[in-house]
Amino acid sequence: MLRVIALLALAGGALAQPPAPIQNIAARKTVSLNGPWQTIVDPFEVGYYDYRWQPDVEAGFGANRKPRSKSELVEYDFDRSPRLQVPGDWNTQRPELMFYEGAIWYKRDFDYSLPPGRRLFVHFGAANYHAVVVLNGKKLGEHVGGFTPFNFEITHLVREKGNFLIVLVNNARKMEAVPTVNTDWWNYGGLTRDVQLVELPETFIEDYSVQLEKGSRSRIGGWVRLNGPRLQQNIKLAIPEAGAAVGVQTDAKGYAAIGLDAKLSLWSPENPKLYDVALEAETDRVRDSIGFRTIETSGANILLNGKPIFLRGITMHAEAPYRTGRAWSDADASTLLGWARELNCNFVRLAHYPHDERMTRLADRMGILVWSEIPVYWTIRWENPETYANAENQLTEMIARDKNRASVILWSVANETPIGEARMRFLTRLVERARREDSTRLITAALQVHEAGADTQMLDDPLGKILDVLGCNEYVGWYVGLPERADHILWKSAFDKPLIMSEFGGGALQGYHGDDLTIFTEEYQRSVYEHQIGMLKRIPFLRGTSPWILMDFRSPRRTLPGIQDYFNRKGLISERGQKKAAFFVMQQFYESLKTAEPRP
Ligand code: GCB
Repeated sequence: MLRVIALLALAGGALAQPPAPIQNIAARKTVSLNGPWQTIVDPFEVGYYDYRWQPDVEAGFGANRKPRSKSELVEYDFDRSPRLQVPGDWNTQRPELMFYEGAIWYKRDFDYSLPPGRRLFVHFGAANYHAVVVLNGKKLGEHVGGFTPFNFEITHLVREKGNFLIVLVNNARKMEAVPTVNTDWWNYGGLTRDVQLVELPETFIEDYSVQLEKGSRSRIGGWVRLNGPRLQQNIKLAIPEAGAAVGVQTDAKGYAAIGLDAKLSLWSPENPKLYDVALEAETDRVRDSIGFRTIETSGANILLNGKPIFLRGITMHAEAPYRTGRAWSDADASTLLGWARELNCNFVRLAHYPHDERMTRLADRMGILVWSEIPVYWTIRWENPETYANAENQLTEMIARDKNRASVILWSVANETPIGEARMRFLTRLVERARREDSTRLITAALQVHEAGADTQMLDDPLGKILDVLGCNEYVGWYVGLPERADHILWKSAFDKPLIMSEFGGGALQGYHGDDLTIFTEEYQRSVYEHQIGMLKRIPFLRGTSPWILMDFRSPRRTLPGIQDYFNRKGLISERGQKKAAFFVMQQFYESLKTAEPRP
């Protein structure tokens, strides 16, 4: 039975997920484990399965064995194996790993002197896709899903000297996984975000939610949860600058609801005001920078702090500018969001999975609104309960991490998923779950339209019924007709709801020039944008746009030599940071919208 569970977990399910991640790691006492780790590339997973294909990570490479005599056979040695940088995808660190999908072992040694009465955790920002974590030969647990944080407690295993932390990361694609085998981005594998040790008191503030209550501009609501032996405590939440404070008492489970009134300067793109929020328990304290704003819809309007807003957006992958590979650093975040700002954006769609926490933290500080999504992309196994559990786990981990970020206004549950009953059941459950986790934000998904008559695009995907905001991806002028086709198209919607054109665009190789009808030239791409803008202006219920995409990104689907070379070329900026002609068309359009809100 145990083995069945282990195998189910490996198949991409969420059965073996670790405990809740700790909120706001940046504000804690941490020691970074970033840097070079010893690695073993293990395409046949010999360090995990024995020759009868029985999994045993502790008997395998997790043991970090060394020969005890000159005759003993040990067929691996971490300490003589090459290194990879953490954080970082493995694909862009060594040419022979560029197309590698499979298992790689990571090992890092550390010393740690843990004072009595303190607890220690190892925290991973993300590992793509499946991680098995072992400390000093003992398995800590597993995590499935490539873009959300997880942690394990190591208080009772850690020793003062000579700890060895081993992580098996496997990015093999699987039909039943989330995402499934078929995507349009590079499946960058590895320990792609920060790894840290986090030291905490015996009973600590594990998680908290502090946001304005839905519909109110002065009532703060939320909760706090403790972890440890002293679960019943007095807790004080204070926002000194707003002169607001409240005391609560946690229950036997360590939980307390929070409610207080405050006179607040509301967060918005024009006023990205963050308050210093202090949570103080008897045994722990933590501080955060939190903005307060409301987000609602009314008919086709999106209301930020009660006022209609048009979302001048851009989509982006977590692709590192200039060097390519998975983005993870502060510099990556500020380049990407800086370009969005230069484009006159007040909004970004972070596609197609949760990006590094640096992005939403920086968006909070810059005043950029965020759409955040999970990789329920194209053709998921809608009927498979493990696939559902996995998607739901990624959703709740995304919300758990970013629920206190004012910048995040939209949770998206899916991208371009084909209409059908099983998909509807799957996504309805996900939407309901998202609302239970977070009643303050809007729920969306990127849908597709169909043609209803020669020049009419109809938005009537039944999923629209249960969303707050409709997202729509369309490629008129690229996959659908020539650019001027857009001039004749009318848009209709079956719903009285706001629409964000969550994708449109076309490809161009930066520096490749020709006439407006020569595919892949900057001129063709510019023409797609010019005609699109004309069309978008005629959609009465349009409340936002996020064209595809800010920067060229690696994709195994894009093989055309000399043009694509395994890059999706729909960026407004090349992967080397050079702007294409269409960038300036969009920049000017958004400049003109700045004074013309809420709609073009
Ligand atoms: C889409 C997808 C996006 C692709 C894009 C394209 O509709 O949502 O992931 O990369 O089209 O370039 O075709």
